[in-house]
Amino acid sequence: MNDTKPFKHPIYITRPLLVPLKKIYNKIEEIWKSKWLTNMGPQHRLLEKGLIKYLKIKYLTLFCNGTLALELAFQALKLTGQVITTPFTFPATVNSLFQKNLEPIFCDINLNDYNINSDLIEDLITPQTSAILPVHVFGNPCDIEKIEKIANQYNLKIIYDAAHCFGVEYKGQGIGNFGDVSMFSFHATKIFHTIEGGALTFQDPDLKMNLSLLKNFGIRNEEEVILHGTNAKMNEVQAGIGLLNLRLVEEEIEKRKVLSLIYKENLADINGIKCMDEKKDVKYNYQYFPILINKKMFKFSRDQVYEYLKKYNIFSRKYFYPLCTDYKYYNNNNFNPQIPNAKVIVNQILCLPLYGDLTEEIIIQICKILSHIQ
Ligand code: T4K
Repeated sequence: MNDTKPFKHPIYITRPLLVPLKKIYNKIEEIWKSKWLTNMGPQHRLLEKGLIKYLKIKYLTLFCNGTLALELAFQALKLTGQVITTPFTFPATVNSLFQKNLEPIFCDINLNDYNINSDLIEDLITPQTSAILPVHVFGNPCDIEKIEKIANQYNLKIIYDAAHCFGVEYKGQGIGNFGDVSMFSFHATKIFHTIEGGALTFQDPDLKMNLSLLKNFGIRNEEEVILHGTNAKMNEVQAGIGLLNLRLVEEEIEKRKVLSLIYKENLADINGIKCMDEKKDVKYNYQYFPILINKKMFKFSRDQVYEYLKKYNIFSRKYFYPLCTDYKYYNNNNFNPQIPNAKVIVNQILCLPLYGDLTEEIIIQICKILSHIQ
């Protein structure tokens, strides 16, 4: 019997990390005094430096959001034709391909980590393929070694969508060290944010100049425009807030780690609910807390659980439903990719609320509500 009352205030999937306002005022004052508000000023330079250190990577360039960063990565790497990617992702991954006139070729995913199934990539390669665009879904690293091997063999570029991966490490290395380029999102809903923002990390130092030009209209100097660029710069207020948030991010990850463990302990005995497995060799950031709901075993479907939680003022999210292959604007496309695992996962996945300001009591309460669903 469930005697639990709904929460008084809504419990969302996430809440942004908020620096005390006093610090924001001081930062704005500093920016105002400098009279430099955008176009790669001092805050921008400091944040790039701070992030290179924190993310343990070689090179990084900031952008006004992750989506434009991704588009410009494709442009900088001169991708053409087809790009192999996953259907289980946020619309930005695939929409950014369309923006650059690239054709997504959808590869099925793994049932255990929801990432692209690297064993299926090779069969999708054609003479038109120029790159692989895997997503480290929910901050869980893809099969990095296998993907790299395939890319080397077929001379393909790898662009990782690492939007969920701030601070994730694989085998002791920052996750941004893999592939040709990785994209991080600094949106307000991410562990580290600049309200809106993003970054590309990369291994080739020559890309730095190219990307800096592309995000600033392709302007080399007052007399020369040398690339077909756009405006995708991060401004000084965004970068300043990023610098403040960077000091809080480690503590936020620690809090989320503790809360994730409480979820796991309290959900462990519920038949039909499965938490995401953690891999060895990975330092996680606990960006999301996804569960799979197996209707046959749990007796209730993912959608029923989603609606039921709402009655208790809990707003879980069905990330990433629907699959990219099912978007309405694809209706005229006559492709039919073989993606059986993605079709299973997309109907079972549910992300539960997770952020540092939640308490142990709230998490236990959410689990109790789940276990007494009726
Ligand atoms: N690739 C992947 C794999 C991604 O997941 C994303 C973004 C991207 C690329 C693109 O990166 P960006 O261009 O965004 O940098 C949110 C985010 O807007 C989006 O950045 C993120 N992925 C995605 C997974 O989540 P929505 O549509 O779910 O956002 P929204 O507005 O419904 O917010 C979710 C909840 O967060 C709200 O219910 C309450 C809370 N919230 C949200 C905002 C904006 C707050 O408490 N305060 C806020 O200011 O997309």
